[in-house]
This record gives sequence, C-alpha cells and structure tokens, in this order.
Amino acid sequence: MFLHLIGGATNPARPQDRIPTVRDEEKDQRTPHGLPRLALGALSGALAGFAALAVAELVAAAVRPQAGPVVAVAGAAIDATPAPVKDWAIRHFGTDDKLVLQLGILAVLTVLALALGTVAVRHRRVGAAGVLLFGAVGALAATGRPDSAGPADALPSVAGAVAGALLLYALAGRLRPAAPPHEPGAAPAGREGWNRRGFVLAASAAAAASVAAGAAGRSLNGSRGRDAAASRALVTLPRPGSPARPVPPRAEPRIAGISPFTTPNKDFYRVDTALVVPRVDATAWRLRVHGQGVRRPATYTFDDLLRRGLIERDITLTCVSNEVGGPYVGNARWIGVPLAALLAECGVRPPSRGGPADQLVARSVDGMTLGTPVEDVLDGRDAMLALGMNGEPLPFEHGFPVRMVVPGLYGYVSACKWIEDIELTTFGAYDPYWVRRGWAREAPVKTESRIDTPKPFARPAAGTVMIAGVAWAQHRGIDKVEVRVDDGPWQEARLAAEDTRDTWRQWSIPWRAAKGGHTLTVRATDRTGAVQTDQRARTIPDGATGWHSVVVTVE
Ligand SMILES: Nc1nc2c(c(=O)[nH]1)N[C@H]1C(S)=C(S)[C@@H](COP(=O)(O)O)O[C@H]1N2
Ligand SMILES: [Mo]
Repeated sequence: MFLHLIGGATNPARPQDRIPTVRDEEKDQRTPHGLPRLALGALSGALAGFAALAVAELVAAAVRPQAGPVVAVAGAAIDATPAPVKDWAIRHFGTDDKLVLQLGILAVLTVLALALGTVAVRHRRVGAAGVLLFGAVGALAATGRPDSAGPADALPSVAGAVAGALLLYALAGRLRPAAPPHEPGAAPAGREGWNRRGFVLAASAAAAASVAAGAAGRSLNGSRGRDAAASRALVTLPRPGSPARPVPPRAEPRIAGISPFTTPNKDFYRVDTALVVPRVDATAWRLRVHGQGVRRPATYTFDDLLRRGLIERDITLTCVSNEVGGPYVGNARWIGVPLAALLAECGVRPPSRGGPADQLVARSVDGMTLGTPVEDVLDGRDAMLALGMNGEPLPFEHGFPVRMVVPGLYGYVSACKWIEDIELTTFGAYDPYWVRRGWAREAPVKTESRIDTPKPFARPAAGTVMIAGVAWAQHRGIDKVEVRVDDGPWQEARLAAEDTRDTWRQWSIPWRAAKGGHTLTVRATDRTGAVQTDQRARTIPDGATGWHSVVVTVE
C-alpha cells in the first residue's frame, strides 16, 4: 500500500509492468484539461500552509498570542542571533527589524509550503509528514523561549500542523488520477480521470475555513487587547508628590533641525525583543519583590503603586546598541515610584551596607531579564518604577503598566518594560538575557555627543551655518561640547542650560561656512572631566565610542 502511494501517479490505463515513457510522464504532470498537476499541488501546499497558520493563530489567541508559530520561531531566531548580526539588523531595519524578520519567515514558509504541495502530488504521506515536521519546529521554538508558559505553548503549532497535514493529504488525494479498483481508500474519480469537483470543493472549503479561523483568532486577540486598553484608559496619573522642576527655557533653544529637549512619545525610540507588544491588563497586574536579603518579600498591585508617593523626573534613556551618531536615545518626563524607598520597605540593603545581593534582576511578562547593580539603584539616584511618560500612562510599546528607569545606565541593564518581578541576587549567580549573549554585566552610559544638523551630505549655502546637536553623560552631566571643522582647532559650542545631570544637553555653534567639502566633528566633556574618546569601539559589549562626524558640501 505504501509503495503504491509513493507511486501514486500510476495511470490505471498503463500496465504496471511497462517502463514509463516520456509521454506518460508528461501526461502525469497535467490534468486532463491542461492545468499542470504540480501547480495544483503547489496550490494545495499553500492552502495547507495557510490553514495551518490560521488554526495555529486561533489556538494561540486562546492559549497565548506569543505562542503562535511565526512569533515563536521569529523569537527563537532573535534569541539565537549572534549579537553582531542583531546589531546589523537593528541598524538596517531599525524598529522594523522584527517586521522584516516575520515577513522573511512567512516568505520561507510559503516557499516550503509550495514545495511540500508539489511533493504531495506523488507522495501524499511525505508531504503531510513535512507539514507535521514544521509544526514540530514551531512547537520547539514556542516551548523553548524564555517567556514560555510550558508545554501548552506547543499547542498552537501542533494543532495547526495537524490541520495542515490532514488538509494537504486530502487535497493531494483529490489530485490523483482515477485510482485502480483495488485501492479502497482512494477518492472516486470524475469523468476526467481525477476528482476535479472534489478538489475544487475541498480547496474552497479549506480556504473559507482558514479565513474564518484567522478572523476568529484576530478578534479573540483583539478582545484581550481591549481589556488592556480599557485598563490603560482608566488610569489617571496622580499629581507627583515630588514634581520635576519646569524645564528651564534656556535648556531648549529654538534651533532648526535640533532634537527637541523632550522626545514626544510617538518619536521615542523603541528597542526590545517583543514581536507582539505585551498588552497587560493593569487591573490584573502584580509586581513581586523577592530574593536574597529581601527580609519582607512583597507583591504590589498597580493601585498600590499609584497610591504611593510619586516622583516626576526628566531622564534621558540610551540604548547600548546606539552607534556613534545613532538614533537610540531619547529624553522623557517620567512619573513613578522611587525604587529605593520600595526596596527599603522590603528590607533590602545595598552591598555597601552588608546586603547579600549585588544584582537586581527585573523580569518582564514576556520573559526578558535585565540585571542592575543594587548599589546603583540604592545610591540616591532617581531609579524608579515608571508609571507615566510625558504626561500619560506608559504607552504599550514603552512598557505599560510599569517599567524601570535608572538614570545613568544603558536600557538593557536597567529599563525593564512590562516588569512583573524583581529578584535580588548576585552577579555571580545569574546572567540575564543580554549578558548571556555577550554583553557586559554592568554598563553605565558613555559620554557621547551627536550632530543633529546639518545632516550628513547636506548641501548648505555658503555663509553662516548653524551646527547643533545633543550631548549626554547621564548622571555625570555634560560640561563642555567642542566642534572641529576639518582639521581645524576645537571650538567650544554654546551649551543650552542644564535641566538635570540625568538629561542630555543641546548645543550649537554658528559656522562661517566656505564653499567646498567639509567634515564636522563633535566631542563632549562630562563633569568628571573625561573627554569623549576618539577611540572607535563597537556597540558590543558595553556601548560604542568614537567621535561623530558629518560630511557636508557647502555650495
Ligand atoms: N521587557 C523588555 N524590556 C526592555 C527591553 C526588552 O527587550 N524587553 N529592552 C531594553 C532595552 S535594550 C532598551 S534600550 C530599553 C528601550 O526602551 P524603549 O523601547 O522604551 O525606548 O528597554 C529595555 N527594556
Ligand atoms: Mo538597549
């Protein structure tokens, strides 16, 4: 039987013992009215793949959106990507990197589905087994991710694969030429020698069912998201007991082309591994604080945090993946709970006062882990559990309902979004997500400066050109910015007033631009007196260094 299936295209009109001729082979490739059978096979493969994904997404919507096969495989790919490649992807696709990755996975899946479909024309079982194999890959990826909720995460992939495999098996059956009478399982053949009506019916039914499953999955996902959105809409941020002082007007000079002092939420850079932005219902959210030296472990609700004394602070956040001159830096006005006070309440002491834990590991609802030095969190700086960003509850993309923000540290060692767990441990005992991938355990922000205007390869007119940008050295403060034209002397730029030492500072310098090509270079000096180094370093392991230069042609 199995052998017969493998030779499934056997033409009953052809005696089994005759060696097939080229003409026979050609006949095999075509349905009686000329449509290449292989093309219909490919179509079957595509339909089976589509059905598999639709069913998987429907089941994922019921189980956990993050457990869907495409998201899981993309996530596993992100987890496994070597840092330099990840860096390259972030550089080239920016915040679209995840979309590009998922589209790439879909493209690969489409090609594989088409191929499996053509295989299934002759080898139904092999085609169906192929679909199951991809289901297994999805299931492994889903259960192996750091945010996996356990074996249930395999369900979407398994259900999808079984549906896809059955469908492919059935459709391929309809594509077979009329079966010899001795094969009981074969579909009845139509007048044309293959079951065209059966195929068209089954294919359309499958397509319709897949669309329905996909739509149901979407609407289920949507209703989940609506609970979260409703909980966010209901949040009224209390007046902070300790408000930020107003931004000094002279901290924000009006210069065309310079980054605004406060980055609007919609323009704030986003860097994370979340393929599906977690939509957390604040009313169901909890934060647990536990671990070594936590004498009074505690669990907080969102309302618990809202009722505490809140602080409001301007803090500039920077990503360690930011290249010299890059865009992954932004400044916002955050409202939140002072983390030091909350930890003190739980009985946590810094290592300098005998506390046993030197690392605070924050864990998010999507399984991300970030490790922060306990000493830094408790040294008096405005480390906080932020609830608000620029006057509104955190946007979902930036960590609603609660995230950490610690002035002076790169985001990957401090700024856990969608936080739900804080564990006190040691650097010796635990390496969080990025550290396991080659990044440094501790990473204070490096002193950096960026030219915002003129843009690279700009063609300004000769005369006075304003060179301007931003400089940052969070928690140390910026004391000086200098600009150099070509190989000329360093000239001190005008610094905007300082808001706080945790924020960036804008700077500007008018330049009498003469015709021709010029290279503009900037460097900053922080309050410790350290001058931004010209030594070029890559972003990995602890942040890029070097001077930002811009080449322009004055006309
Ligand atoms: N849950 C979670 N939190 C996270 C990350 C992440 O991938 N997942 N990325 C971190 C990194 S690398 C940075 S730079 C900041 C970026 O915060 P933003 O996206 O709000 O700008 O978030 C941090 N918090
Ligand atoms: Mo980052």
